[in-house]
Amino acid sequence: MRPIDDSPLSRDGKVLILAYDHGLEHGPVDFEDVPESADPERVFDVATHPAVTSLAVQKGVAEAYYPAYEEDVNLLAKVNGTSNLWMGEYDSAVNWSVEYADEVGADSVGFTLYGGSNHEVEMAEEFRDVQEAARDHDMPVVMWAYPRGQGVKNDTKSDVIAYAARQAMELGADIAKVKYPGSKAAMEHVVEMAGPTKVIMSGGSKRSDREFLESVEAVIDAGGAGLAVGRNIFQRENPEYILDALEEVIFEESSVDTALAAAEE
Ligand code: FBP
Repeated sequence: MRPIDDSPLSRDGKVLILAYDHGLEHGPVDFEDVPESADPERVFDVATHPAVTSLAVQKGVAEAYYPAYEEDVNLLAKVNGTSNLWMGEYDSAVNWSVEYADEVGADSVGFTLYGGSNHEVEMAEEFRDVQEAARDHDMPVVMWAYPRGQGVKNDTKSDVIAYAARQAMELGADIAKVKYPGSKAAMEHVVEMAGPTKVIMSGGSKRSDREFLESVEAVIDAGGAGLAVGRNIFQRENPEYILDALEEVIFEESSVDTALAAAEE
């Protein structure tokens, strides 16, 4: 395990990754509500908010935009990823090497593992290569731990999410990014199963400010380290407002009411 507390991925041991790989994973449909969000430059600008500890992007976006933001944004290289055009069993192509991500300026790497997919074995072997290369380059590793595929009946069940966090820990991830298991108590179990691996919540589809912040508050109360979030930031007309509120909930451990009041100021 590589401690993340001294890494660019975290601030005071807490994590807020702004995820922006949706153009690949979901396609342009994710940019329809806020058309400006299709412009990576706008999202890089949002990532300069002090609450954001890292921006997760794919290779092409990093190559084109990161040189102008190196001073102001920490880069998480999302090294695998697949489009929604693909209709086979869950799998994800490795699109750039850790060595190349380092050259582009990445501070950390991210990798999706679909536990339960018919491709789990190959994906775990690919993860081994990425995790060991990341150790060589002193970069922390975030696993998008998403059980999916023929072996998984319900990927939102809390015991499945706890298994995903445990799998991330056993395979050597420093951070496990998991779906919210539905309650603070369920999240406590997930955090316990992950042992020394930090657990962060996946943002999911866009929700109301209060509903979203309450889930983040429950994660922090349960011992989670924070959040990796995309749509609940860039699909808002005012991403800075929700980032101000998230900064309160994650880093100050404020209540949702206090956070919303602070964001209004
Ligand atoms: P969101 O906060 O928008 O859910 O983003 C987090 C993320 O993991 C992205 O990195 C990824 O593109 C997306 O979710 C995948 O979502 P899903 O596989 O659930 O459709």
